[in-house]
Amino acid sequence: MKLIVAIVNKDDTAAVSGALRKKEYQVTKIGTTGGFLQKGNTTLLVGVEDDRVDDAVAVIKSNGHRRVVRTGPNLPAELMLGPGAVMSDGVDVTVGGATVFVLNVERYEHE
Ligand code: 2BA
Repeated sequence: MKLIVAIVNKDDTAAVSGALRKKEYQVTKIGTTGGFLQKGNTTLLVGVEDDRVDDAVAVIKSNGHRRVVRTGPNLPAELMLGPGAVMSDGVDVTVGGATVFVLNVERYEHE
């Protein structure tokens, strides 16, 4: 068994989790915040049998879309250029589709 941890744009959460549920995957949604943009995204936990991992990842990827997001002015400058750095305007950053991790599950209990 594997645990898929997928970080998706919060605007794609309903589409991704709906498509997973339609194919009878069990999904847990956690509201999370990206460390770089400091904006809300969603982390999905999906426990799946090994032979369904590729299908589940394909469902996630086909329902998560890339977007260009304009950052706020100061925080990303500090993260990219170092403390005290300031940009007068934000910068455009391409976010997602989906960031997907697939982890081995040692033990699963569910009653
Ligand atoms: P954020 O950390 O808010 O990052 C949003 C987007 O900003 C990223 O999109 C990437 O395009 C850009 N970005 C991140 N760090 C950067 C940096 N140091 N310099 C320039 N640009 C940077 P994605 O790569 O699609 O990531 C979307 C969200 O997925 C991230 O939101 C974060 O919450 C999560 N994520 C991505 N990779 C991760 C990883 N290796 N570990 C944990 N979470 C990750």
